Amino acid sequence: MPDLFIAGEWTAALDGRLREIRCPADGTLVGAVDEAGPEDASAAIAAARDAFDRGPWPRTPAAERGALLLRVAALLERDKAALARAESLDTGKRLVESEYDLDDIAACFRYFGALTASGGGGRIVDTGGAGTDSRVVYEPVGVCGLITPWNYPLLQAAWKVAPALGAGNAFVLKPSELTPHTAIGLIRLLAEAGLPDGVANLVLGAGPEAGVPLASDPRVDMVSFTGGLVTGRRVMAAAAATVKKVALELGGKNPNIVFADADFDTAVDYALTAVFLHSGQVCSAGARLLVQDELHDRFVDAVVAGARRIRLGGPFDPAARTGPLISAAHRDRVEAYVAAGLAEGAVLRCGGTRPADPALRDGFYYPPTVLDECGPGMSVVRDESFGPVLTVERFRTEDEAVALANDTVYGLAGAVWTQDGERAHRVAARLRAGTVWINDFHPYVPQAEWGGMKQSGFGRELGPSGLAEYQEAKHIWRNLAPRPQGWFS
Ligand code: TXE
Repeated sequence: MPDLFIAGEWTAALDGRLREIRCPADGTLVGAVDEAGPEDASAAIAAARDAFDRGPWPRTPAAERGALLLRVAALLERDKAALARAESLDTGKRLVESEYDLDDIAACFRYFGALTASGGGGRIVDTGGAGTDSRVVYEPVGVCGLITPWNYPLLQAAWKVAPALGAGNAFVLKPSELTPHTAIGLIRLLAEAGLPDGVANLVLGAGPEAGVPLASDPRVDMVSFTGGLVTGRRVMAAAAATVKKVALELGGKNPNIVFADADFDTAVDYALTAVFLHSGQVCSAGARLLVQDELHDRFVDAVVAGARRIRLGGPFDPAARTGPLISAAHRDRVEAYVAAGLAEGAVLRCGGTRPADPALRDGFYYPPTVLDECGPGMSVVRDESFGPVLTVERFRTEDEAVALANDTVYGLAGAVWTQDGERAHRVAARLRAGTVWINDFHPYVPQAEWGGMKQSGFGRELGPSGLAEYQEAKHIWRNLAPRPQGWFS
């Protein structure tokens, strides 16, 4: 069956190109999928435009739209095993992690299903006079271009698709060219749940060919992008020509601040998951460890010991605790990044070279790596590696910790570890980040907004703002007793 979904039909790429998808864990062929070019993207945009302008979906009662999202949540639960397996084959991540992702994906659809179904239907405005009826209603934005990355492929698609549909939009989804299979699975479930033709469209392919049209085409009203900072800037620039609504989630360089009074064992344990979960390919990874001077040596020794114990392996290796990087090119980038850090004076405490284990030879593995004695000017501290690399910096005072934490162009997430509740709140308040954890790392819920400050992007996913992102507020004013005003008489 062909893999592009346009106007309710599964269709092949116009020029017949295919792309092979190989598992990053061992290079096995997962499948070959249709590779869209600009003409395919244009056809998908036309289908979405038609469905939005003429189709029933934007005018379907919110309760019915919400009910459809709830049906999709149930179908995701039904197909959890197959989708989790597909996600692991595309990304190389452990099966159990893909299964957690699937639970979160179903929860996301359930949340937006309930939020949509209970939608307020607008707001009456008190104009102070009896002669007017003034209302604000929330309408869908229109045709949305949804561009997603490869680290959490289906989760990131769900964070966009569920609210976009809940709000009544039509969309074209372009997942990462490296990880297309679960997006295909999701689109099948949307059709099975009864979504009208043309509302959901899928193009697979590379950014410059299949992604650029979603940012630049005048028929697209909004582009929501999750990916790297450099690509995000390009998307925003391409969207500027047609003044599209833009939402960007561009990753982070997230500080994990540990004060000397933190619960030692718990903070060490979480410092490891903060950065090495999914081999660091997480936008909110706690890649910058800021540790109070008096705790530094003991804490870093324990983190290094923990990092050395992390076992690498493929998705179905029950002993593995984390998997490969997504591609050879990405591993090259991470290696170059570590080399730059060492040249700048960082001290390598563990990792730093490809694993010698022959069992890992065919995958893009890179070991958990700790770079100690880093400073705020170093490129390893400034740039996102998106790999399993932890940089360590020391601080003495609370002010110094906050200054170091905020000394980044990013502002996605951060954490503070201390048993002093007042200090925890003071630091949380001063961190310039969209999410702050106190004595924890990584948890999120669909009810709470997710997104960045500064160059981590703008706009929010999840939470009520995640739905509002896909809505336009319209003010409708009705004069109940129109009479000539006489302004010019
Ligand atoms: O992502 P890209 P890449 C960061 C991370 C990583 C770096 C590069 O630091 O090392 O980005 O990763 C599509 N117009 N993050 O190159 O290019 C592309 O096809 C429109 C952070 O793999 O950002 C894919 O669908 N679209 C991050 C999507 O953009 C374009 C997750 C993301 O790819 C395009 C991933 C273009 N010109 C990487 N060029 C996060 N925020 O979680 C590419 N794309």
